Amino acid sequence: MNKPHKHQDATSWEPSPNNLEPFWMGFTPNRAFKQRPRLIARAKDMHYYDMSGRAVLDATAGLWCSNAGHCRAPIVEAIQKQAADLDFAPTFQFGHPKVFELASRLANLAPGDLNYAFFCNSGSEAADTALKIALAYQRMKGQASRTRLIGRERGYHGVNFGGISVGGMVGNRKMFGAMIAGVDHLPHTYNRAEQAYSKGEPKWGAHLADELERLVALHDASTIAAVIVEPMAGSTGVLPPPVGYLKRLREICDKHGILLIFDEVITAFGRLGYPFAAERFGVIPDIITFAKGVTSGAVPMGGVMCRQHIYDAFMTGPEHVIELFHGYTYSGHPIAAAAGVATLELYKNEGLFERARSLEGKWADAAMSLKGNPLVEDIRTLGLVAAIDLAPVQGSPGKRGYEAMEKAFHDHGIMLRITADTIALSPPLIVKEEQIDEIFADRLPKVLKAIA
Ligand code: PXG
Ligand code: PLP
Repeated sequence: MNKPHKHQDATSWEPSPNNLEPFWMGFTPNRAFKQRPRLIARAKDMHYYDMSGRAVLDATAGLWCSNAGHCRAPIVEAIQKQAADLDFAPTFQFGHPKVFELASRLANLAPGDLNYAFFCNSGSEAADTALKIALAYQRMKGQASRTRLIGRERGYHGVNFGGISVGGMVGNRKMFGAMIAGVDHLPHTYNRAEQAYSKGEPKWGAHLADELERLVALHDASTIAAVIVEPMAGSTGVLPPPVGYLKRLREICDKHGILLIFDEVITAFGRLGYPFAAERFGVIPDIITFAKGVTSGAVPMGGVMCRQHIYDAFMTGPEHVIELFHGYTYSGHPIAAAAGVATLELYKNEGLFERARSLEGKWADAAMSLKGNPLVEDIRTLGLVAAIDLAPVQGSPGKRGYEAMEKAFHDHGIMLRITADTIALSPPLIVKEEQIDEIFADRLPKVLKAIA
């Protein structure tokens, strides 16, 4: 029946052979991966290197996170120094200088009066933190009946219970029961017939924000705490917001006293050419979540930026009493904070946000050059992001996308990200113009030919 206990044998403490089996990989078909693994040994700038030393062009900034490119010296050195100087210090009741430095820089960088940073360790934690702050805020303001949270179909807000409840990707939700109660969803904003091959924000779709009025009419504003959306939906396959959509959402939220949360885990730190997408779109939400690019992926970190009125609502009551019963052991971890400060400094010194903005036109044109390929059904671009919808294999959704990703890595030296049959591209912001051509004029046409 049971296997003998693994640790009965003293030799099991010896270094074990490198077995792929025990690591249960997330968001991965484990059996297929372990039969033909894609192992990465090291990285530098725009490239990964596999175990044999073969270079693989990183067209995805890892997982939308390595915006400064890989293993950049100033970030590596800051991490090394911090690890030697201060490995850990609590940020409950104590603090350390780097986390205050990072919060100050983020407050400077964020638009409007998004003046406060609360730290956590991932985008999923950031999403749940933002939802909790929104609920607590309404209560602090004497509006305890505002408990409902509104997300959006096809939204992605990480994998914790709050995030999957407001999220809108069926695969991430259907296995996990009732999730949290009192949630509703706006419709997603994609319509191929109206929007196909749009560069940047599609012209059609602003009216979909008015669906929030319908939800207010259904539930009453007095029950709604907050609306959370990605300014550009990323994980679901890249859906840029329709022109005017986000402004309209802001207006409706203001009209009804509903907080607006932008989940900027992907869109912040230059991905759309600005520190935050809120600035690009000229809409200031009440709360912004961030993660990924804040350390260029080098150390896990996430957080939320809050506007002055949010923070102020909590700064009441006796001064020795904790204002918000929330936080993580590793909130503002010294090594993550040091990596964050070094990363923001690097973005600034190299002008990487401006660089992304200046490459956007070239990037979009290069992506659209794949229009007309018989496998391609739509292409969307925004900032340094592109999505290519492939025609699914009849009866096997996701198969074409998987083959594209696998062949791209093994045979064509390029890392792609896939969501079902959509290829998503989001290179480090240091990408060179020649590398944009390499991606769209050389590697991708070869990959598409190989899977046709
Ligand atoms: N919110 C948004 C908008 C995200 O894009 C998260 C929250 C969660 O972050 P963490 O750090 O907990 O993973 C994300 C993460 C994909 C893909 O395939 C996208 C993400 C993560 C993994 C895969 O596009 N985004
Ligand atoms: N870009 C980044 C990444 C930053 O961190 C900052 C400031 O913290 C800025 C731009 C703004 O720089 P400055 O204050 O020198 O205008």
